[in-house]
Amino acid sequence: MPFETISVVGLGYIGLPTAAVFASRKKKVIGIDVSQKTVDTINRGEVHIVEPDLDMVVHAVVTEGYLRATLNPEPADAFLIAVPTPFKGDHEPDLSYIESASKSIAPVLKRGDLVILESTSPVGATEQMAAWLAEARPDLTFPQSHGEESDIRVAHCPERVLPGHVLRELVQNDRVIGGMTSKCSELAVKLYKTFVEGECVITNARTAEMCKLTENSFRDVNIAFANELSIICDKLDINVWELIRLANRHPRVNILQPGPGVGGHCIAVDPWFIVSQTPEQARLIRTAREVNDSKPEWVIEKVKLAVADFLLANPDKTAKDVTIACFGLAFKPDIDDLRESPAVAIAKKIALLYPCSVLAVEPNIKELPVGLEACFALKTVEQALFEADLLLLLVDHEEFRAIPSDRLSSRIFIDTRGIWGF
Ligand code: SAJ
Repeated sequence: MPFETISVVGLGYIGLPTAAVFASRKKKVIGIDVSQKTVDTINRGEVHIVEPDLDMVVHAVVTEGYLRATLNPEPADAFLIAVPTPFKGDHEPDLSYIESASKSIAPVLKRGDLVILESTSPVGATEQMAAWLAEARPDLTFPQSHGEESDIRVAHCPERVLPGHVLRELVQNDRVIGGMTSKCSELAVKLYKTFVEGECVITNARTAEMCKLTENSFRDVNIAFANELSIICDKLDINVWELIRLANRHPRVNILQPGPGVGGHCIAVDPWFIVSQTPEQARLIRTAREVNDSKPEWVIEKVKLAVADFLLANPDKTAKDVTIACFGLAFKPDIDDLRESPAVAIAKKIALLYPCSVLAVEPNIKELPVGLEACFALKTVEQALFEADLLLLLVDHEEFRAIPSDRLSSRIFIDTRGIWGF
C-alpha cells in the first residue's frame, strides 16, 4: 500500500493539524520540528497552538501511536514541508527555512518517495527545493533532470485553510496540486485523497505557487478597497458601513469590511512575494499593501483628535487624566491569536502616546503576553466601560457586539469595525 509512513516537517499552524488529520486516518505519521519543546509537547499528546478541536485530535492520535514527533528526520514514503516563509526586511521572501528543511530530509530519501512543499512560496520555490534535494543526493534522480522517470516525485500543494476552521477546511476545501511532472501530481493526489473530501485539482508547480499568492492578494486588494473607502467616507461625513451595505445590494458588488488594518501571517505577507518578483508590474497589489499597512496610523490620528476634543470639553483635565480602553487585541474576531495584529500595534502606540492611561480588553486571553503587560492593563468589558473616558473598538469580537447600544449612546467611542454605529 503506498504511503505507509508520512513525515510532516514543521509542526506549526499548518503542519500539526495536517499531521494529526493523516494520523486520524490511521497513517503512521512522523512529525519533525526543530524545537525540542514542540516535540516534547506533542509527544505528551498536547498542543502548543490554539485551534478548535486540535488538542482533542492530537491527544487521540498520539495516544493511539499514529503520530510521533522527533527532531531528526526518519525514512518515510512522503514528506510534507510546512515551514514558515517570512519575508526579510526589504520584503524579499526568506526561503532559508525551506532550504534547511529540504537539506535535513535529503539524507533519508529513497527511490519512490514523494516530497511536497506546502509552505506559501514565491514562484519557483518548488524548483529551488528540488535543486537543493538533488544537490544533497546525487545518487537519486529528480524531476528537473529525469522528468517522469525520476526516483523522487516533487509537488507544490499550498494550504488554504482559515485559522479557526483549520480541521474542517483541511478536509473540505478543494486542493490545488502542482506537480513538477504529471506523475508527481498523480502521486500527490493519491496522498491527499487519504483525507481530502474536496476536489484535488491538478496544475503545475509554478501555477500552484502563484495560485496561493493570488488568493491572498485578492483578499488584500479587496480589504484595501474597503479601508480606502472608510477614509474617504470619513472625510465626506458618510457612514461607510451603511454605504457598503447599500452598495452590496447590487448583484455584482461584494465589498469587504474596513478595519484598523490587516493582520495575520498570510494576507499581509504573501502579496509582497508577488511584488518582489515583479515590482514593475504589481502596482495595484503593492498599493493595496501600502493602504492596509497605513490604516493603523490613521486610527491613531483619530484617537489623537478624540483626546483633543475630550480635553476641550473638559478644561480641568490634562492628557494624563484621559483613560482610553482598547476593545480587542487579536488579529481578527473571536480568536486568541495576537501575533501580527494591527490592534496590538495600535494599542501599543497609544500607550506610548498616553502612558498610564490605556486599558485593553481581550476576552479570548487570560493574561497579556510578555512585553504587553508593561504597556497596559487587561480589563473585562465591564471594568473598561466603567473606567474609560474614550472607547476604541479594534476587533469585532462577539462579546463587544453584545454590548447594548444604550450603554454606548452617551459615550465617546471610535469604532473601527462598524459594530457600535447602529
Ligand atoms: N479583514 C478585514 N476585513 C475583511 C476581512 C478581513 O479587515 O473584510 C482582516 C482581518 O481582520 C485580519 C486580516 O484581514 O486582520 C486577515 O484575516 P482573514 O480572515 O481574511 O484571513 P486569515 O489571515 O485568517 O487567512 C487567510 C485566508 N485566505 C483567504 O481567505 C483568501 C485563508 O484561507 C488562508 O489559508 C490563510 O490566509 C493562509 O494561511 O494563507
